[in-house]
Amino acid sequence: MKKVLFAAAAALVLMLASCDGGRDGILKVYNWSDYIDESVLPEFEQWYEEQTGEAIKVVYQTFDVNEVMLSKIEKGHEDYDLICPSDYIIERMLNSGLLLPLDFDALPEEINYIAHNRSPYLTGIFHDINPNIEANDYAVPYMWGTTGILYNTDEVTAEEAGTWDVIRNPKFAGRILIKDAPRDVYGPVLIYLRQKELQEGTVTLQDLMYDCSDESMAEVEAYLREVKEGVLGWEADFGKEQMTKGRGVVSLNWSGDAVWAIEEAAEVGVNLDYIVPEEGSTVWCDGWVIPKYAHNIRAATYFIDFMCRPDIAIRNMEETGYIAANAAPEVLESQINEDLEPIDVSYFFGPEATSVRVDPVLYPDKAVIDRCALEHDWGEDTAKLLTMWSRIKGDNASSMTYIVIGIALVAAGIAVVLGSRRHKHGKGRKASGKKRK
Ligand code: N2P
Repeated sequence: MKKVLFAAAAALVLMLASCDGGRDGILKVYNWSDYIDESVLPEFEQWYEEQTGEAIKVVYQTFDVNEVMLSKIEKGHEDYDLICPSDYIIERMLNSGLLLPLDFDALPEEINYIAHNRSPYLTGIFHDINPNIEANDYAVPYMWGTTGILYNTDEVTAEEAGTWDVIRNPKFAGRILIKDAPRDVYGPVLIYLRQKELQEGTVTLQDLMYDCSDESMAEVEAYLREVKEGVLGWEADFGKEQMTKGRGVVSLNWSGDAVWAIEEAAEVGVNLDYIVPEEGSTVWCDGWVIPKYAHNIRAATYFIDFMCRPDIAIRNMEETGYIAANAAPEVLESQINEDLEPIDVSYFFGPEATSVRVDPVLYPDKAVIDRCALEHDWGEDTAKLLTMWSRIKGDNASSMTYIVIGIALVAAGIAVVLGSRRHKHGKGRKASGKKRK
């Protein structure tokens, strides 16, 4: 409900802006859902005015699937000032000239949080996005993590969850959730299927991140057809809740959703944990970029900077469960928990952080990072995967879709009959019941 009201308010602001003859005072931000503490948005508006003397109104919209967001920019030329794609989409946008270079020198030195808090690890990851164009000149890391298995420890052992084979394990049929993110599923499945070659050294994890050959695509599709037999849902964002309610016991998911789910589930006595399977996986990083159709570049630049302010980064982490791409000492300090075992996160926080008590789901140990790779753009070949993905999901959805449509039609019919009766009797009824956000 909150989201619907928020979207309506955003639409109203845009409408008023266009009546006003322009949108100079509007900053249009397009981010992943559940990926920010929304209370920081009005604070940004206030901060921006203090810094620049100019008023700004943030219009904040969300997406759940990288490719949907991309299509709005590529095909729709939507005028977002700021978006937050994943690494391989940033690569694609760079390759097709859709991004504007960032100018952080425009920020006063004392508030240049980007320059002061960037993690060298993520700067390196973005540097590797494209050998010809420096992605760090066009994108600033926001949140990052791994793709792995969130599992119910009362039903699934760590050994079972510690291999990608778990997503087609018949023991968990009907209770497996798969992220509706084709690249984030394809990558780990291919890594699983190429174990022998990886061990023999005839391919590398990096090679696999570029592999969209027909042969590999067919093997992954065959594998996913087995997975689909046991799938409870292909989910963009509802998987974490299904896990906290104990409906799902295995979920191919992102580390940040896992952290959120583990904490929520503990409150209601459901025991969850997260693991990056031993065969290897993908590491990902989403970053702020300014698309070439943007209007308000100055405010967009300040917004990115504000997101890099340590106290704001900590609040976003606490709200979402994801790890901010921010290596400031305050961020490390906020994450220390004396109940945890010490781990080596020096790759992220620097040489002092070889033995610190932070959550290993959030900050993977170096050994985990070493078996993960970054996805890369496939250009036009991406279409092959999207077609394969709809084939897989479409087949699976058909019978369920008919049931849902059937139920909806019956419910609509009943509502119409009841509605007309009430109308005849001159009675109204206030809607009741709590709606989920
Ligand atoms: C949060 C989305 C996280 C995106 N809802 C991971 N790439």
